[in-house]
Amino acid sequence: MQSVDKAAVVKALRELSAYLQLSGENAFKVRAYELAAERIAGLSEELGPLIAEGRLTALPGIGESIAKKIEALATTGTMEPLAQLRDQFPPKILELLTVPELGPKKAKALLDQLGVGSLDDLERACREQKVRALKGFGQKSEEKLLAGLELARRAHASGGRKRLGEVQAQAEALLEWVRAAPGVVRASLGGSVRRQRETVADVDLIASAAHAAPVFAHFERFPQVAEVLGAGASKASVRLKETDLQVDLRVLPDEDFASALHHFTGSKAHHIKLRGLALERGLTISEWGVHRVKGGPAPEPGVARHAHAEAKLPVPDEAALYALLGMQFVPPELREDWGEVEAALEQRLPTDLVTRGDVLGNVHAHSTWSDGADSLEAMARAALALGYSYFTVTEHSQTSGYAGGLTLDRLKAQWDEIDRINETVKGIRLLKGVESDILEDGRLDYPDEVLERLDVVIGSVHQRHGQDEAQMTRRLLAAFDNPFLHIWGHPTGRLLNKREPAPMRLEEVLDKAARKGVIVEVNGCPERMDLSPEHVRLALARGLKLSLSTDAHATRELAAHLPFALACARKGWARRSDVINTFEVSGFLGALRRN
Ligand code: DGT
Ligand code: CA
Ligand code: ZN
Repeated sequence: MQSVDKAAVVKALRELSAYLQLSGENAFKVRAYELAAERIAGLSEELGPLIAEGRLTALPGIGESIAKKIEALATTGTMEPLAQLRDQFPPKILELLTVPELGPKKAKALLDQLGVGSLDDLERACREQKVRALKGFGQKSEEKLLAGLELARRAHASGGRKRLGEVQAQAEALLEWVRAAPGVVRASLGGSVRRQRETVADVDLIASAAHAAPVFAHFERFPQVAEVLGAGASKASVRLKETDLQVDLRVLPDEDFASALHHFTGSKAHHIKLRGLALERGLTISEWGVHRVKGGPAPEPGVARHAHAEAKLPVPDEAALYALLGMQFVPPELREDWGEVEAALEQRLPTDLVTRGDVLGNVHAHSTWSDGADSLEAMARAALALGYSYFTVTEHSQTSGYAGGLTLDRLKAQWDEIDRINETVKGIRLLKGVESDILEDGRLDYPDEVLERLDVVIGSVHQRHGQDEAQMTRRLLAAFDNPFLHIWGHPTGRLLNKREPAPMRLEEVLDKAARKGVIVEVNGCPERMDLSPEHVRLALARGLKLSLSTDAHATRELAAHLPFALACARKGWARRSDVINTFEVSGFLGALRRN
């Protein structure tokens, strides 16, 4: 038998189980298929030989009948009842089961009574308020379904990955909760959240305690837990409300904490590199710690082998682990195998990656003058309270009428208000700015004699994202010829899980920005995170300077958005001196000046 695609088998079994649910089949049978799917998914050996040698039924949870179905799928490509079941139902019916709060019974009721066979059907039925009339539903459940529908759509569009911004706050709250569990010594986020990836599949938490059970019991009582997915000796998993996020918590003795944290922080690619290095030094690294390989070379040249027991080496923290490998400590954001291992071996990783405390001024903000939620004075006072010493006001420009863009008169009127606030609110300096549209042909939205009088001109693309690569490239290159443009705002225009970066010859555009002395924005809007970390590296390689912008449209967003700009900058290896709003106001204004 040829190699058999495990994923296809798992998918078919899950699908079968879902259809059986919709058919009202008994719960026991439904669950049997789900368990079989999980069993196959977790299988460490190849499926082909298992089938060929008739050993499937030796697996716990897989009986004669399920084994036959798997065999059929592997040999014929189909599985008997599945094809018929697919024909019995509308083609998109299984989408419905991805909506939180919508179980198979309710889905069946919606199908039978309202003909709802897809997410689109469901949305229509809810909006037309037909769902609330059904027995067992009500206005409340109609509203819940609409909210759940949104989540399901987003999950669908993104392969289940969520934006970091949807996850970060809840993950941190849960971390604090776990830290308060009985007996917890240390706890940390791990995985892609700790590495600050722009999207994440789930949340990984690692904690140390002498006894895991009481920690798990506390973990499962987190108020936002929707469902406990399972708990073993060292790992428990839950699904959270609202975000529908899965969280895995691992609890280990404190002596294993650092190596486990390191392991579950990843990334896999970073670890693969490290493992190779470790072997060269006669070491192995895993979630269980760093061990000497029997008969291997000493961990450090010049250190006698007998000085090290043939056993686990102490790893009190992650820095110790990297030290054992003869490397610099690698900050979690950098662990992607983007060259950080090589750099750390040569001690040339940046040690002054930009941090939150380095940022002295807020760049890019909107108030009620355009489409912001709070008054300019409220924004200024909030920025002051956060410890900023300057604040750039950058409303939308006239072409963005839909976003309250300022006409020339309104722009000038705002200058009077800025002057007034600068007189009355001490301790922070408001800078006059604008976020000007970069028009289709690359022109900015105000005449030069007006732009010239502004402290900070951000130029952003807001319309006609659909231009092709040549047009968009030309548009941006032309914009950079305008000597009054200081900062290129949300450069690629991407919206995470929603809109791809605009097509453009990015390297050519960055080359010109570098030549012309244009600053590149790293926009911290959680939907944007634009530039991406990879693009930040491209920019820094050209000597470009960055502005870490909040694009705040409300006082709350001044603090809330900065972490996402920092994430992109740090993952892109930006140091403090690469970022112009780490300078005092005079240095910041000086950096904006075009060459
Ligand atoms: P995600 O969840 O897709 O957003 O990304 P990660 O990096 O959080 O991936 P996840 O949750 O599957 O695993 C967390 C970390 O655990 C991962 O970064 C490295 C470690 N890990 C998990 N599975 C493996 C594996 O099969 N091999 C190795 N070397 N490491 C693994
Ligand atoms: Ca993860
Ligand atoms: Zn904008």
